[in-house]
Amino acid sequence: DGSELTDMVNYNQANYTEPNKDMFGIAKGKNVIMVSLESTQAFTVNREVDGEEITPFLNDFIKESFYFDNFYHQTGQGKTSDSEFIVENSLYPLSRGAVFFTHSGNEFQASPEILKENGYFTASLHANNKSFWNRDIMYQSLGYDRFYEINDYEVNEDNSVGWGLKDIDFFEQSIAHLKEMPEPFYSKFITLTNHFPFELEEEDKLIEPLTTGSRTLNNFIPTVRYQDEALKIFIERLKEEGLYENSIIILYGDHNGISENHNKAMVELLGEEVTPFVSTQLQRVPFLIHIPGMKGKTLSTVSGQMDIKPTLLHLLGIETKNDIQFGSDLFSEKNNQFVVLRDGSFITEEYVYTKEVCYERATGEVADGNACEPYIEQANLELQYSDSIIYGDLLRFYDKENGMLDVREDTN
Ligand code: GP9
Ligand code: MN
Repeated sequence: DGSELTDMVNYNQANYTEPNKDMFGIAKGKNVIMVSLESTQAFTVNREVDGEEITPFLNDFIKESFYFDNFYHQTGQGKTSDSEFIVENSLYPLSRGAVFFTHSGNEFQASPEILKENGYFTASLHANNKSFWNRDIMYQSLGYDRFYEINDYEVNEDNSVGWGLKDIDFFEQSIAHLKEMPEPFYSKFITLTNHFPFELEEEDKLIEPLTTGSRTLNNFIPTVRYQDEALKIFIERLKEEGLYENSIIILYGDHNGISENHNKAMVELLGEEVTPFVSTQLQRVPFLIHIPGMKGKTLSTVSGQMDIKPTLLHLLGIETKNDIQFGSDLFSEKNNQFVVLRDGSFITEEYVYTKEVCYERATGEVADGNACEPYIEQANLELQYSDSIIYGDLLRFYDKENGMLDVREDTN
């Protein structure tokens, strides 16, 4: 009802973090190139297997980018679609099902829509059937001008593996689409090759599969390596086309690729026991922002997919003070470093809480007494607020211009 919405708006305003003055608007008017990395977990970054890097390109690219090494995915059953939802709305996904299917008709104030209002052309590119995850419908609610889907690509037996068009071919063919977009554009690329069951042809295996007891984990390593190669080629092509220097590039992992069913094999790879604490830490995914002309830096801020929307909008010089959002600007000096996962686990600067146990983040040791207690309530509150926005389609009643309830509609 109305009072719940008032509480929520108040909570939202209390949690707002002022943008960093040095960073606000630093990429104003630049194109945005965002890449969703299928099933890519952060443990693959800067890791070698038998002396070979799994992600040699990324390992270099992060040196010239802002790389966040404590960045968590926050998805639920909606997998890739949940990650898209979180990243563009700064809201939580649902505990069951996928928002993309269940609430595609809702009112949202998503980043593509906001960017459109700010003169951007907005497009998503993904070589799969347009109705997969109900994207064709949901994208209208998120504010996309154009969805380049399977019919916009030449897909055949030779250039496909597993779920479809191979990433290298996907990026190469996407360049033509990018070139026809009016600038500035906001473009989102969704990769596919590194998808379970991680199939790859011999010629594309640039690193040997592992030899653990899990075929899934074994094959995951070469597909991550292949995706890394595809990224390298994509960036080279952007440079050739003159699109690199006037674009900011954002890469993020959509969700985990290796589930807890493979813990035994993970122990073989990591060389440490996979406790619930470690399992939670394995939910970290790569996240970087490349801004042309800026030096790279690795930041260890506790962060999550929900933080991308305010961070990106602030870099582009767009205020988010009145946005209903649960993330916060990662460049803000007052960033709250509080990340809640959909299952109720959460991470703070000091603690990792999961499966009802509170751990010291620095050591993984079980923490004393009720250390996590105050955050448990806040985590539940956020999930509850976010759920009620989605279930009640409450953004219909929110007047963003003025940062308050739209009473005219609320009385209906
Ligand atoms: C399918 C792709 C993969 O279009 O987004 O989906 P996932 O199974 O990872 O949600
Ligand atoms: Mn996915």
